[in-house]
Amino acid sequence: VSQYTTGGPGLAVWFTGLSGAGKTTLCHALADTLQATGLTVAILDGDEMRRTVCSDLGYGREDREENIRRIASIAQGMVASGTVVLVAAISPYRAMRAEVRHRIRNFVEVYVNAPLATCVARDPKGLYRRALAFEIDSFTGISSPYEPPLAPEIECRTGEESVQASTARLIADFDRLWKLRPEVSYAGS
Ligand code: ADX
Repeated sequence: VSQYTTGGPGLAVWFTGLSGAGKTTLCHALADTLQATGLTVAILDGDEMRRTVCSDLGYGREDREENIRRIASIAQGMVASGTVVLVAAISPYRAMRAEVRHRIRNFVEVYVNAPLATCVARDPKGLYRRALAFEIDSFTGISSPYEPPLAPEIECRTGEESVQASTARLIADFDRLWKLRPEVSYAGS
């Protein structure tokens, strides 16, 4: 990876996809590489946000929208001050992601695309098993919708490619997109 000059706005790299698709894993892999180039990198993870600033929210549409809005608002401030913010959140609603894109402007959408059957088989947190046993309501992909991106800047097919392969492409794509980002930051609301 090339060295990046700092100064100017950062970039939000927004990972969307089903639970268990690999958003957190890829975020951390990209963060490790980018940190080594001198960029200031931060990760905002849905699970972590829901333990802290979003702990009052549930999984109905309105609460998920509020969750994404709060994450976006934190991300926006950090991007304006030059940080590369990697967000890992299911963010299942297309309209909401469009709103975030419009608001943050320096925004790249990464679709972490693994088939539902693969996520159910992996079930890293045991949540699909519980959702399929009706022990959890409104579970994304089971009893709550996931609207896949129609034109993401980057797509990682994590059902078929390795973490290493996805990460390598993410880094190459980041390099290209970083050079294309607007020079002027946008801190408005
Ligand atoms: S989002 O839909 O609002 O973007 P977010 O990424 O913050 O979701 O949180 C999803 C995480 O919450 C999942 O990875 C999982 O660990 C947990 N979770 C608990 N209940 C649900 C549910 N009903 N649907 C989806 N995720 C859930």
